[in-house]
Amino acid sequence: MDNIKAVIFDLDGVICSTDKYHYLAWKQVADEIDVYFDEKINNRLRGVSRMDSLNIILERADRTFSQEEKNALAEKKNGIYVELLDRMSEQDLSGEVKSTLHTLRDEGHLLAIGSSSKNTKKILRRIGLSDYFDAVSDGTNISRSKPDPEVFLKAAEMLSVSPGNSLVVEDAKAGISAAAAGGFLSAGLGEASEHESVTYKLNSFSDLIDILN
Ligand code: B16
Ligand code: MG
Repeated sequence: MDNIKAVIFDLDGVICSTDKYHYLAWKQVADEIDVYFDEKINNRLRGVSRMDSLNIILERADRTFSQEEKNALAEKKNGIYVELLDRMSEQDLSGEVKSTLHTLRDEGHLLAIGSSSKNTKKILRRIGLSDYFDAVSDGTNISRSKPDPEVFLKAAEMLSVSPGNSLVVEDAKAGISAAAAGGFLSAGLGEASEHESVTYKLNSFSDLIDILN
């Protein structure tokens, strides 16, 4: 598509599989407080901020938790999660993602990250993509997480490209809602490909090459 100048990638579940680490860390916390949690509920946490994720998990709790308790649980989850991130290396960037990014870049597209995560820069460092993207918009520069479009609007602003000329790539339904709300084109992987507002359904990350040609 000629009019797509920039591609804004979600991080967890798109560029790398850190979504599985989010799940493992939340599962450990949920088990400790005896709250039922499974992969289906986990899908609702994709793209959603840390505290909003905890609030979704606590929907199943049989008592209420004070803000102080919630802060402690969120911090605990992040501690477990960060330990898992510290084991990551460049091996955790798949060959398919790496070569697709290089192809898109060679074809002249601007490439950015649009992630709700406050751990984005750490993850990019671990997988060897620290200085790769033209812009990084993440959980540290937004006040509202997906499905609000703020994180993508900030990325587009950093790139000086309008939303209508940008493609958002997402694994989260909340991310596709955010893209649609901001006036972006979108490409969905997994559950996100079933969203009613998604522009392109991806079977695989490298399908982006055909879409952008
Ligand atoms: P953190 P994405 C999102 O990242 C995750 O999908 C979501 O599960 C997580 O709660 C959120 O980041 C916040 O992450 O706790 O590391 O700040 O998918 O938007 O890249
Ligand atoms: Mg994601």
